[in-house]
Amino acid sequence: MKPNQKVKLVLRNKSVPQQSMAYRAAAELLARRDNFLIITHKRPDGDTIGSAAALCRFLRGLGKTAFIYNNREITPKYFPLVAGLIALSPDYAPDTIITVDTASLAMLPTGATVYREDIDIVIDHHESNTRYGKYCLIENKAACGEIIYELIAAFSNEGFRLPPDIAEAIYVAISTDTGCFSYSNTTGDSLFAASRCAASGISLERINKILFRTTSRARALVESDMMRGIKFYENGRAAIAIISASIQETTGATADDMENIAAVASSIEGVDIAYTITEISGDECKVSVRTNGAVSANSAAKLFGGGGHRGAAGFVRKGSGKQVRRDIENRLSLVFESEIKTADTQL
Ligand SMILES: [Mn+2]
Repeated sequence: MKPNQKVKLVLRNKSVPQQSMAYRAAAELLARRDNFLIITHKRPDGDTIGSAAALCRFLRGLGKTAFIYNNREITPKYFPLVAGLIALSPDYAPDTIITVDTASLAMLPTGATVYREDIDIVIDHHESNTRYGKYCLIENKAACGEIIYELIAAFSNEGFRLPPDIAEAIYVAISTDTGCFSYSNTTGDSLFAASRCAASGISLERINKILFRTTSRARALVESDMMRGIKFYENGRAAIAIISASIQETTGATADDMENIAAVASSIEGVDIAYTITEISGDECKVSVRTNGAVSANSAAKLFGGGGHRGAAGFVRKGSGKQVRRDIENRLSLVFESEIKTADTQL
């Protein structure tokens, strides 16, 4: 054997155990317990739902009784993942309560707050997690689904194969929280877990089509109306788009349809700052500000009494969409003034 190879092996042995011990301890705890209720968070996303589904199916595979809390906010898009897993009987008395992807008790869904004192196991990847459970498995990962994968791996022999239904749930969890592996949180661990899901034989093409390459008809119509009226300023560095009350009404667009629509204008080449004005009631607008590095969305929103982060911020303003657009136009030059740029670089 070459000496280099030996050194590599030693290093690997030293770096792995600490993390895998946390998973092994959690796995042993799960093995001892039974009658699980798994709770997803308020306004549930693909990560919390996929994590819950994968964990519930895995526990059932171990011969345990496990259900997912009936979170009524689960949307039709994700419902198939949890079909047959939801605790529908009011008589179900769980012994072990688990939350997944839920950073704090404030994120418990309506109705689940009765369990707030009784959370046994918290499984999460949010740095801000308040550790409100008796046992917490909190790891720095891109998605909670990665932790579920590691947990399952801790139970299994090397070279194990994930059952397809569990693989699909984990893939949904990780791919949605990483923007289909495109956000900065994506790591080798994310891709490794996803590759193990793919190896189970699930159709990535089918899942990705549903999650990332399908637009509802209402959304498509809202977007096209918005883009027809979009205006550019400052040599194309600024854009203002309006989503009128009438297009929302005629298309019947839901909150699901409107999800992250502020990202549309800001993805146009050359645009450093995009304002998306949504008419919400007769005489009021919600404005989302998105920026790409050069300017601060937070500073821009502050000019109108709002705020947020450097890349995303917002404010609410009285007036019709066109009136609010005029107000923004009048103060647009301030956004590009150097004092605002530098004052906010420290944020
Ligand atoms: Mn998450």
